[in-house]
This record gives sequence, structure tokens and C-alpha cells, in this order.
Amino acid sequence: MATGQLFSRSTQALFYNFKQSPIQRMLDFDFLCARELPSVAGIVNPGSDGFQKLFFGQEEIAVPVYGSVVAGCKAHPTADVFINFASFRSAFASSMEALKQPTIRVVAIIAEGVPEGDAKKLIAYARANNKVVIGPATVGGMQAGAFKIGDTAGTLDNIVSCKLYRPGSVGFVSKSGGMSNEMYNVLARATDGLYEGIAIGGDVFPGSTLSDHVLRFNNIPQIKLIVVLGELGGTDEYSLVEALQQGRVHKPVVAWVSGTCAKLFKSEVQFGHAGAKSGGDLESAQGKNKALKEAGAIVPTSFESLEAVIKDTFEKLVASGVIIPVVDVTPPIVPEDLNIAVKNGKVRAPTHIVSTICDDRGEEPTYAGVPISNIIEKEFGVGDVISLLWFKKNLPRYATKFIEMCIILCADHGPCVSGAHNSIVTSRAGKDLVSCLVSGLLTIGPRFGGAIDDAARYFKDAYDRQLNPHEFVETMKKKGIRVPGIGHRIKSRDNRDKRVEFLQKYARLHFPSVKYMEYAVQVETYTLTKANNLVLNVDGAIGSLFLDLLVSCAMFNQQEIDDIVEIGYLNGLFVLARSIGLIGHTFDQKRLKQPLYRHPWEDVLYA
Ligand code: Q5B
Repeated sequence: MATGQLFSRSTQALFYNFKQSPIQRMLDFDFLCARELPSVAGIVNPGSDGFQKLFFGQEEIAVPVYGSVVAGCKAHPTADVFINFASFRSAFASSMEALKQPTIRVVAIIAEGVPEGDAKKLIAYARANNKVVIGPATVGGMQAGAFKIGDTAGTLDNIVSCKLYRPGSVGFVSKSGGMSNEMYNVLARATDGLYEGIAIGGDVFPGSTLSDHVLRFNNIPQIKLIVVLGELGGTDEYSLVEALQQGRVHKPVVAWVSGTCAKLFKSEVQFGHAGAKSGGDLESAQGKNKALKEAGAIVPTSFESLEAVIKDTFEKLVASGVIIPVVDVTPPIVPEDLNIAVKNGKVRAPTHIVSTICDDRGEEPTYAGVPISNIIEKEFGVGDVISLLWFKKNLPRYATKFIEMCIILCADHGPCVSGAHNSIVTSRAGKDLVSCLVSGLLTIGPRFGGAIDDAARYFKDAYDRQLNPHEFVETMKKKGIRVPGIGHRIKSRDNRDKRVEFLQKYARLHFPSVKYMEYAVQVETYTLTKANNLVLNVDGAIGSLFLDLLVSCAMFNQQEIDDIVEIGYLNGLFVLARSIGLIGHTFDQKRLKQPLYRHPWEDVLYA
């Protein structure tokens, strides 16, 4: 692999699996480095396509999403890095597919637990085809001021404090991603900072080795000092020893192999990484540190003294003129995410929605403050739930039973009424349930089912103004307004609407007062003198009786009653009730496999 640079300020990657946080971190890093082009060219998310909104500085950008590796590569032929955030189960297949794409040069595999056999196949393919694999089990790597893989280097604060927004003079390679974060801090303190850092991952078979990267660093002119952090277990460090012995590395190498404490344990110990276990002397940290030192690496006596040794080596390189320390720059401030800032109490933001009827933030939702467990335990009915969610009151049982009666009695009135007819026609046109329901509901209005609110408004106004029925009806007639709640297509003086009778009977028995309903009956008596079908209909009965309920239960003040009538709550009862029937008609047509409805010609007057 030992050619030079893996990344540059124009490197772009395809990111496999949509993981918002690491992608956003890459884009934030780009902004910090004043990159012109976002480093994420596209996202490959099997099974989906479109785009994802992400921030590039303060602006939102649409990052394209592709359903396959091939589609992503085809759309972005210059994106040569593939960042694979697949799980260990699918990392092999997706990584191999990426390696096989001619446009992909570097594949970083983040997943831990990729089977060793699979890792070996990936390594063999990559080596044979002159490609670079970083990982598996890695956080990735970065080139300071240029390109960063996923979560490498941690938070923005860490990136800024480690000055990773601009290149320094140090090439760093380690096994551990966590320790590389730590070392970026060390390098920021002890040197002019990182040029490129790679975490090769802690598996027994890493896609690229410590020496692979050291030899590459050796060819990058901007890197003047190489720092290596190995760990106990495995023999990877010995290929570096060999390279040093063969004189293939011309730049100073400061190296430390961690895990010297393993000797303190009596038996073999497995540390965090799959490859990090104390084996024989050869694989011990002590053995590797000794070999590296003998091969010419600068090896401190302990991890604690590593920083001082790096500092000393760096200063000598500066003194000898090999390194001219980079001049610092002030990075731009990356805007903080609003939700994080709010969470940390740094900003306050006005809410955009006010809601007072249902709170779903706790263990269980509450309806107007009543937990749903109470509603179940106390065997509340639908009327009680309506009373809580619509009226924000725990109305007495006689009132909620009345609401339930309205729902039951208005649930359906046969296939010939406007709403059911529309639902039936829609269902027969092959439409889905919601479309059928909505097409039926849309017929509810001043003539059909939706006269309850107007009935309440007009009866209340006439009664409160003490108009006698004659005055009321004739005034309406003069204005050309039909009395809402009066009249029916099939019901009449001789064919009374049972629904109206049931509601009246119930209310006369249970309501403290039924003055508005009795007024409506007087209006009916008058309209019946004009025509047989001008009966008090179901809308008129509900409208007038609900006025009685609101007034006589003494749980609403005058303003609340006026608001309910003015806003128009009561048509909601018909809408809710008739939804039951409309859904039933929709299912009925589908169950009966009824064909497309076409109205007969003979039933149309072609005028
Ligand atoms: N006239 C309901 O009319 C209907 C008059 C009136 C004064 C009136 C009509 C009306 C008010 C709206 C209303 C709810 C359109 C009805 C419902 C649910 C349902 C449905 C179901 C279910 C019926 C003949 C003559 C004319 C009119 C006069 C009629 N209504 N005068 N006040 N309210 N009512 N809607 O039969 O002199 O000859 O010109 O608009 O409350 O929707 O089952 O079907 O559960 O699904 O078509 O129950 O009453 O009468 O239009 O031929 O009028 O009576 O001015 O007088 P019709 P029209 P004139 S419940």
C-alpha cells in the first residue's frame, strides 16, 4: 500500500447506512476546515433512495441517498472513499461490493465482530487490487484540515482543542480508536499537531497494518515525525520492526506499545480488542517495545513519558530546521444544534404548538389530566373520553351517556344518505379505506348531518331573545334561511324519527332542564303546520339538547357555552358517529366485491 496520501481537502466519501450523527460530524468538520465541498457525496442506504437533510455550517444541504452501492458509485464517480457503518453481519458483503467498484480506493469498516475469515478475504482482495482497507473495528482516521471518517476525533470541542482543523507535521497510527483521540490531544500539546491519523482497529486481522501506514507516512512530504501506538497481542508491530531494520523508514518514529501491565496478571488476559490478549513474550508489550527500540524507534520508558519524548523529538526537528511549525489559524465557529443547545440550557426557543388536551410525555398518556389507566380501571366509556378530550371536563355520567346515545343513534342511516352513497361509490372505484371514509365525510354539511351546530346557534339565539316560534320561523323565512334542525327527506309527522324520540325521552328523564329542546318542539309544532316533513330532525334534537346539557350540568360558564356554540363542536358528534357507518359501508362493498359504479343514463336528465 505504501504510496502516499489517502485523503485531501477535496476527498469525498460514500457513507453506507444512514447514521445521522457521524455524517453530521463529518460535515461539521468540513465546515471547520473551510472545505468547499462536503466530504459526504452520498449515502447508501439499502432499500431507500431520495435525500437526507443535513447541515453544512448554518445551511441545510440535501445529501443524496442511494439504494445500492453500485447506484451510489455510479452517481459519484469521484467519491473514492467508502465509509461502512454496516453491522458486523452485513459489513463483509457491502465492503466487498465497494472494493469491487473501480471508483472506490479506500474502504473503512467500523463494525466490530466481523468474522476473521471474512476479514482475510477482504484483505486479500484489497491487496491484490491495490486498495486500502481501514478496520474492521475502527473509528477510522483523518487528515487534519482535510477529511475525517465518521466519529474520528470525537466532539467538535475536542477537534478544536486538538487543532485538527489544520494540518500539522505528525503522522500517527494506532490500533485503538479511543486512544487515538487521546493521542491527538497529546500531539496538539507536544507538537505542531497531526497531519494524518489512522486507527487500524483492534481485530487480529486488520485490513491495513501499522507498518503499512508508517511506510505510507514515510512517503508524504508534509509528515516529518511519525508516532505509533501499538498494543499487546499479535505480531503486527514486528512488521514495523522489520521495516525499520531494513532502513525503509527515513523519518523519526516515536513508538509505544501499551499493555505492559499484562505482566502483572498471573494468567492470560483478554483486553478490550479482539487482538489484544497477553500471549507469549513475543506478543507482550515489553517484547514489542524492546524490539522496536532495538530497530531504531524512539521508545519511551512508560506511557506517561510518551508525551515528553514526542515533544523532545519534535523540538529537535524544529531546531534542526526539518520542521517549520505551522502557523495557527482561527477556525470558524460551527453553529450548535438547537436541540443540543436547548438541552444544555444555553438557549431558549419559543414553542410552536400549544396543546392542552393530551400529554404523552410521561409513562402513559393523560386525557385532560386523567391517566389512561384510570380511564380503563374506572371503566370510562367513549362518552367520557369525548367529554375529556373535546370539552376538557369530566362530565357527569348522564351527560356522557347522552353523548354515547348520539354516537350510537347516528352511526348509520342506510346506504341512500349522501355520506354512505359517496363512500359506497368510492369503495367501488377501488379506493382505500381512508379515501372512502373521507369522501363520505365530506358530504356532511348544512343539509346533511352537519346542521347540529347551526341548530344550536339559531335555537339558542331565538330562545334567549324570547322570540316565539312563529316570529322565529317567519324571520328565518324572510331571510331565506331554512331552520337548521327542521325537516327531513323521509321522516314526517306520521313517520317520526325514532332517534329523536329516544334522545328526547332520555333527556326529559335525566337532564335537570330541557328548555331549549322544548322550544325546538314548539318550533316543530309550528313548521308542521306548513308541511308534514318539517319535523324536528336528529340534528335539531341533538343541537337543542346539547344546549340543555351545557347549561343545566352547571359545569360550563356562559363564555364557555358561547365558545362551544360559536366554534361549532357539535357537528363533531355526527362526524364521529357516521364514520362508524361509512367504514362499515366501505367494508361491505369490498366484501361483496362490488364492481365500479356507473350512474345509469336513464337516471340523468340531459337537458
Ligand atoms: N323547508 C333536510 O328538505 C332538508 C325547511 C323548510 C323551513 C326548513 C331540509 C333542510 C335544514 C337542514 C337540516 C339535517 C334538506 C337533516 C340529516 C341526517 C339524516 C339524513 C337522512 C341521517 C329536507 C320543501 C319545502 C320548501 C322549503 C321548506 C324545508 N326545510 N322551511 N325550514 N328547515 N333542513 N338538515 O325534504 O315553500 O315549498 O319553497 O334543509 O336540518 O341530514 O336520513 O336522510 O341520519 O343520515 O328536500 O337523518 O328540510 O324539502 O327542499 O323540497 O323543501 O319545505 O323551503 O318550501 P326536502 P325541500 P316551499 S337530518
